[in-house]
Amino acid sequence: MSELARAARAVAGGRHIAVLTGAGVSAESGIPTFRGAGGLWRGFDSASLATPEAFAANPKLVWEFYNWRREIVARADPNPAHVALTKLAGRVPRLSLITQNVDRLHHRAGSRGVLELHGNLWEIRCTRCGETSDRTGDILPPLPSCGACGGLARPAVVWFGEALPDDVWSAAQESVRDADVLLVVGTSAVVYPAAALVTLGKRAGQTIIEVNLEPTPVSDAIDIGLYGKAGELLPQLVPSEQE
Ligand code: BJW
Repeated sequence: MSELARAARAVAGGRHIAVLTGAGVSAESGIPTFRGAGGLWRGFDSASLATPEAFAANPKLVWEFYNWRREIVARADPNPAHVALTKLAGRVPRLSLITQNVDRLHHRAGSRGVLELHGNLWEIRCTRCGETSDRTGDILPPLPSCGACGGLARPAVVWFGEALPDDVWSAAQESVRDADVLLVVGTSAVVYPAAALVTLGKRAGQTIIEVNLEPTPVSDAIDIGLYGKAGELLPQLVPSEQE
């Protein structure tokens, strides 16, 4: 039996499918991945701008980077990988969708209850009073300020060295512990604690399926590896409506 057929069988027979997605799931929507060829912006490595230190040193530069990304995401549409995960949720008893992505394309594809480990690009949070506001689709000024207290606002994302939102992280761990199949899609699995969900799934004995262009540091821990584009592979894992 092919790896794809084994994966499709595991998914169709799953009681609870947990899915962990990364930037690769949005690559076919034209959104640059973090560590891929498009991961450079004006010569800066994206990861070097995703830190509280970079923001403290040059908030205007960091906001330019995030405003550029907000524009790309605003123009992008969900691709067949996002759509397949939405369909899959309707065809299995339970599906938990955990994403590292900040683009909200899963939401726009119709997925519900998405656990956003690293926040999202659309909300901004005041560095002074902590007020969060939803600025979906808005064109922001070069240095956005808080509507409540006038303090400097920052993107409501999780940067290196910052804690993931407690409630979201707990829910993600709980979902992975409870699931019997873990689908790991389009992530380089180098960023922690998100990547530790794969180890957690391994310890809990789930069938782990990786979908990526190439093997990753967690590939040794997985049961089934599907190497190719998520937008081509994921639709083939969705059981037909009669199943
Ligand atoms: C395709 C495809 C196609 C392409 N189809 N596939 C343990 C060990 C070592 C270090 C640490 C550790 N624990 C913590 C750390 C430190 C750090 C960390 O992980 N560092 C490592 C990088 C070394 N982690 C943290 O700092 C985290 N915080 C933390 O641990 O806090 C502790 C704490 C506790 C209490 C109080 C205070 C602190 C926070 C991590 C936050 C990460 N944030 C970012 C930025 C978000 C905002 C933004 O987007 O700007 O999140 S970094 C960036 O990486 C972003 C992503 O979500 C994340 C993961 O990237 P992802 O999604 O995997 O993308 P890529 O580009 O890396 O990979 C794309 C993949 O897709 C590739 O594999 C391609 O092959 C594939 N692909 N096209 C299928 N069509």
